[in-house]
Parts: sequence; structure tokens; C-alpha cells
Amino acid sequence: MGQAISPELREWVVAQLAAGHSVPSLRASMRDAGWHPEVAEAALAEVEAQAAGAAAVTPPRAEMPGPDLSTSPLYIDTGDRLVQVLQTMRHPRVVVFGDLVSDEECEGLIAAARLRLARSLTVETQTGGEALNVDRTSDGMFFERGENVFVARLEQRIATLLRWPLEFGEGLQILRYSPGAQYRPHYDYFDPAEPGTPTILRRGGQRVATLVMYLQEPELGGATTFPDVGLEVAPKRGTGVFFSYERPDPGTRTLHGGAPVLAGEKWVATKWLREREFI
Ligand code: PD2
Ligand code: ZN
Repeated sequence: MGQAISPELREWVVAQLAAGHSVPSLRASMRDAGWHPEVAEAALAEVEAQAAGAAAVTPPRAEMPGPDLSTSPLYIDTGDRLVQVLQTMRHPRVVVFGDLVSDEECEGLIAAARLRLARSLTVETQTGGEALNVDRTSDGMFFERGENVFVARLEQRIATLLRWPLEFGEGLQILRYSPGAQYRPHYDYFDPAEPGTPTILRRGGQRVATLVMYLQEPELGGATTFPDVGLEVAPKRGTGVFFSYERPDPGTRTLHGGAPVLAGEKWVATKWLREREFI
């Protein structure tokens, strides 16, 4: 019985061939990433056959998460809170929100996360597993979706604010940056050219947007930076910075980082939104 070829695996094979990699090297990468040889062969054969016919056209993403800015609102009512719209940018799409998280919620999230912190792991696109990342020197943890009342309330607010189903969100990530800690510039989407990416994409497809919320402000440093456009967002408690990327591509200008904390401690909560339900 042949296994079905996922759209993600097909996409990855297309990207690799387009980048000039040979079929034998793709076969070896897929084997190393744990794909069954039959599935790998079927995916290669299918993509090669398609390439011989009409050129594949990737349709633009129909819908994206984001607030309704059509009336240039100063506030958005999320049902339980009036969130401020402080700043917007179109390319990259960035929106800075004020009064997004209450002091009580910031403190509740930090208290629940503190005991479970570990040196941050990031998703390892080579293999689809997790690994220590030298580019990120913060400590972190993940909550399950809806794990406690603070998490559940915030997730519902985010779903309303960004008009994206709650179930399409990953669990909330909490990060603590001590003095000197930083997160070097990176993209939050998964690199389509990496062999582990098809495995990662099985849980809800690509990431399409990020919301970083500041739970505790440092005394100095710790801005979220967007180097392509020279933007720095100050890590003010209760504020959040949203950005979205309709393609997993640097052309979205969503390169961003967490500048080194120079004094004090910075805590953030990050919500990543996927294309589909995140299981
Ligand atoms: O803490 C930040 O400012 C930051 C910067 C870049 C967080 C993330 N990325 C992230 O969680 O992806
Ligand atoms: Zn990031």
C-alpha cells in the first residue's frame, strides 16, 4: 500500500529541484529525514512528471490573519478589552498594539511559566526535531492551548483581534531574556528548502503570522527589530507587535530579531499562527 504524498513534501521537492539540487541528492536527503523510500520515489516521480508538463503556479494565499484596519481605528474591541492600534506598516505588514495584555495577565503568565523554563529550543528544520539554538540565548517554555485561564483568555482575544481561528494557533511560547540575552535576526516561517520542513508542516501547515507580546519590560535594550526596514519596537509591558508573511520568503521583509537586553529582564509571550488547524 503506497502512502499518500503530502502537499508539503511535494512543495519541498519542487523547491529543491528549482534550486538546482539533483534527484539523487534529494533521494538521500529524504532518506535521512526519515521518509519511506516508496513515498520519496513517488514524490520525485510525481514532481518530475508535473515539471515536464505545464509550469506549476502557486496561487496567492486567499486569507491572512490580521486586524480590521479598514476604518483606521484607534481601538479594536476584542469582546473583553479595548486594544489600542498604535502603529501600522504595510510592507512588511506590522501592527503594534497597546493595552493588549493586562498587568494581571502578564504576572499570571510569568508566574506559571517561571518554574518550567529551560534554555530555548527552536524547531530544527534539518530534521524536523528540536535543537539548542546559539542564535537564541533566552530561556523558554510552551503552554498547551487553553492550559490555564490566562492562556485561554488571551488566546480568545488574539483570535478575535486577528480574525483567525483559535485552533490555527500554536501553543503560547514564553521567553525570558536575562542581561546579554538576545534573539538574532531570523524568519519565523519554516524554510521550504530544508529537508525537515515537510514533517513540521504536517501539524497545521506554514506559519503565516507572529504576535510577540511583552510581559515584562527590561530597563534597557531588548527591542524587537526589523532590520530590512529599520524598525524597532520598544518592549513595553502589555504591548504586542504583530507581523504576517503570506509566503515563506525573504521578500516579505519579515526578518526580525530581539536586540540584546542591556539591563533588567525581558519576558515575552509569542503566538504563532498557522495556515490550518495546529494539532
Ligand atoms: O523577543 C523578541 O523580541 C523576539 C524577537 C524575534 C521574539 C521572537 N522573534 C520570536 O519569538 O519569534
Ligand atoms: Zn521570531
